Amino acid sequence: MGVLNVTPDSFSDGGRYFDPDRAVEHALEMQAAGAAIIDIGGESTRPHGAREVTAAIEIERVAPVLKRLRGRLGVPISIDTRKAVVARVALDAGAAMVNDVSALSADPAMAPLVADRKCAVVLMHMRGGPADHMKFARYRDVVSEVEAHLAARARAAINAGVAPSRIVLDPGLGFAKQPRHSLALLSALMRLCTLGYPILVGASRKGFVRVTGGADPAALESATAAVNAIAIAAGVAMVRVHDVGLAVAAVKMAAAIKSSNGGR
Ligand code: PMM
Repeated sequence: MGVLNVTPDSFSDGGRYFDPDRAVEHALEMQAAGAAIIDIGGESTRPHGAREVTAAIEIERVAPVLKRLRGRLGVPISIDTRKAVVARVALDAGAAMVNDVSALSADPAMAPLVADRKCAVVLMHMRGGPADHMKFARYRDVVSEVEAHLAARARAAINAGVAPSRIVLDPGLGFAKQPRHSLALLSALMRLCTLGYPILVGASRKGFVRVTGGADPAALESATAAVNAIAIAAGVAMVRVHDVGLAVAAVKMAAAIKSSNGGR
């Protein structure tokens, strides 16, 4: 999953794709580099100092990009939003998936919309909102607590009419999590995979990767690639990344090793 942040202030690529023509060009570049899905977002959710924006602003940012991509992009589009009105505009413009970092809990209109449109949905674990989630980074047992929350959000989605086959779960690395929490979740990905849904992992250029693997750009990219390879080896279905070319190489390598089955 290639990340397309159409925001002036995103965590890792803030401002680069704020211009719709640049954003479209980048979506096509990510497709050419091997992205299987493009995730478009108009609200920054970076860990420190993200400002919440109105639905009107989100729509103003993503709608021109969705319009320009129509008929030009061969891979599905995911809309990264917590707001049903934004998701509706994106689905009307051809998006096939809603990536909701609140796991359908921020907007009561989101679950019925996703159920009605029969689209795929990513349910991510976090606590609080984009502006204050780091206040809630306290756990007794982070893996059990995230696992229980994701299972509960999947049940809530199913109760609202979403087909289980359309649900993807995401542990929400960096969201209401200290670096040690994100690392613990990565070490337990095989367990999260037993929840019975495809798992998505978004580690790309995040703070815990930066503090663990190194902050200079090359170190950050290779540390991200290492996380992606480990995630795929653990059984994760999808990784959300900024540098698609690097991720594709890491994913291909991990998938080849995983499917070699000991050479038998
Ligand atoms: N991370 C960010 C934004 N949206 N969505 C999902 N499902 N999982 C994530 O880990 C995730 C997300 C923040 O990262 P960015 O600002 O680099 O896009």
